[in-house]
Amino acid sequence: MRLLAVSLLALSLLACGGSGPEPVSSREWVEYEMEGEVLELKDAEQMIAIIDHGQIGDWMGAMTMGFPIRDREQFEKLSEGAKIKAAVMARGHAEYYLDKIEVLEAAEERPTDTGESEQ
Ligand SMILES: [Cu+2]
Repeated sequence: MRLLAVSLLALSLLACGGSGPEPVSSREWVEYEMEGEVLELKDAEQMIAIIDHGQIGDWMGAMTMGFPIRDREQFEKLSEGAKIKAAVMARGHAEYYLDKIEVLEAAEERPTDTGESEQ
């Protein structure tokens, strides 16, 4: 599933659209606060959460995209449908991941959920 993860990231990058070369200062890691809803979780080669997020500081407007998560303990706080608050650690627009995840509202029970995962 590596290909899927890679193309997903590529899509996010396209969607987020960097304009022109980034200044040297954007090579530093910057922390932004983010709130959003977890739509989908992927746990194959890389842990990724697809999140419908609100405005993220001056880094990015509201949209739906995939965020990698580096820490398994952080990833396991997430569930599909949950509303969360997290820190986006970003270095420019090309490198980013989620950290400091807090669940604001747990996922609602879904009667159609069979509990099966197709991963
Ligand atoms: Cu985005």
